[in-house]
Amino acid sequence: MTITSPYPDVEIPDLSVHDFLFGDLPDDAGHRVAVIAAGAERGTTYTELVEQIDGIAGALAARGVVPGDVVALHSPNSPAFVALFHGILRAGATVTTVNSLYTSAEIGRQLADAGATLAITVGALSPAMLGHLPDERVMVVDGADGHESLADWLAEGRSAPSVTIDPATHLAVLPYSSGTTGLAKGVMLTHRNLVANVAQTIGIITLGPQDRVAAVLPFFHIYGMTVLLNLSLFARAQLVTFPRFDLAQFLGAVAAQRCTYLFIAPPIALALARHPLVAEHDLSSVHTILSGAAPLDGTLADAVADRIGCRVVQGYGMTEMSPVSHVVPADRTDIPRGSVGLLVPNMACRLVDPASGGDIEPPTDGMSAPGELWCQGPNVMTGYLGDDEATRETLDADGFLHTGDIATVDAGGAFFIVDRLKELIKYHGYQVPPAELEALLLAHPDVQDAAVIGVPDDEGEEVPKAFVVRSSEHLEADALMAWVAERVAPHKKVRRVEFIDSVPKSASGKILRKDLRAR
Ligand code: 4UW
Repeated sequence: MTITSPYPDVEIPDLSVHDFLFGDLPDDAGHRVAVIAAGAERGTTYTELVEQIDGIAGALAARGVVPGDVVALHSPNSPAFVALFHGILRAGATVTTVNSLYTSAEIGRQLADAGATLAITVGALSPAMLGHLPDERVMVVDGADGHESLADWLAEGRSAPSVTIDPATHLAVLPYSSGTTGLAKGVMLTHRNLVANVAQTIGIITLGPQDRVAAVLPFFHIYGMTVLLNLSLFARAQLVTFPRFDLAQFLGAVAAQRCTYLFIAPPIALALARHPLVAEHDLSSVHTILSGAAPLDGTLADAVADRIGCRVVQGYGMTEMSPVSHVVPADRTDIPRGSVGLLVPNMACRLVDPASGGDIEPPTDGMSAPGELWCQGPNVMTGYLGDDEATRETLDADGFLHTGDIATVDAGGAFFIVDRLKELIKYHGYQVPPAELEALLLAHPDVQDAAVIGVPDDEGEEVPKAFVVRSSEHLEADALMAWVAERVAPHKKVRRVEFIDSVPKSASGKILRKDLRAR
């Protein structure tokens, strides 16, 4: 049976992301600060932000960027990121956001796959970006090494080009996700997908102009992109940007800038619950903490709530759903601890028994049996770029996205993520596709075969572990981990190695990850 959202449908305006977020500016909010860097004296107002967005869109058009082109954005969170992201959309182009910690090889793969024709980076990260595109197609925000800078672009004083965007089909963003299997793929999200997810969640993740939002989760990841970058701007809240998570800087700025709303992933919850520094800061301005991207332990959530004196709730989502499908509503205190919340408006879902393929019925009392969560709605991607097979495997003919997560639902419609069917590993909330690490390990001269799974560390956090069949007795675990670490972004490092005689595989050659987990 299909489970529908407990909320009435909301209207999804037929607008581009830009018109949806900024169409009614200048209004009363124009003079308000839209975004300020942590620790900065002065921020960018909504009026200034829209001026910058127009100038950036005009500069892109002057460099030959036309609707449908793909522009890569490679930058830590900053006020400039906000203007650049929306400037690219305003020009009718598609943004592919690049993880700021990616190595040159990882970036090269994404740019080539996405077909990016222009890239924007920052001086500190530019060595990994340069060399993939002609130099004149790389803008460096702070103008390092004689490249064009953001100031150069804005000094041209251009206006936005006039472009036609059909929200239902025009690709807004191409974030990368491995989905349920294989390598990272470009997730095709339209303007309508992004507009829908803000419209679906604004009544549940209640943000308003009085809120100051700590934007420490990266804007390049879908959680930061929709919930921080778009939802906060739609609400006319103020974003306080952090280039990275540094606990002392984070606590200092949250206290000094009186942040009200923290969006976090579970490792930050751990720091908030345990670290002695927390007691040295006045965090009384914080009324809500929302965690997502990986499971948040209920006891840990309670510890954070007690220590900070605020609500701690969870949301669940996936890049392929723009991303939010479930979230605990701000005004409901009866949702059980550990739940990822209720299905958001305009969505339907199913829980499907992976063994029988049959639907699991929602209970009239107590908790349902576990099943794979399938979701349908206006926020679900149109598919993976250039990979029809992966699209067909993930998105069925009825428009249900097969999440690869195992969930249960209680009689009140609260969902719980209880297991993961897919091979994806999450390290600190970031995706680690095992297939990518397995391919890399196989490129090592002393590795004959390899399989990678997620295992819990001492803190219960998931870490990537490689099972390796070595062809030389001289290969040691530490050396192999160091070899991998040189070639991947830090979150993808292999953190455990076990040498084995053979990798368990099915008759068709598929790695039997369950058998490895059982060891
Ligand atoms: N509990 C258990 C969770 C949870 C979870 C995600 O990198 P992606 O594709 O996307 C994300 C999106 C996270 C997110 C979006 C919106 C939101 O409100 C929120 O909470 C505030 C979080 O991480 O990874 C998707 C996969 O990450 C796991 C799950 O396996 C999912 O398929 N995941 N959230 N609360 N697991």
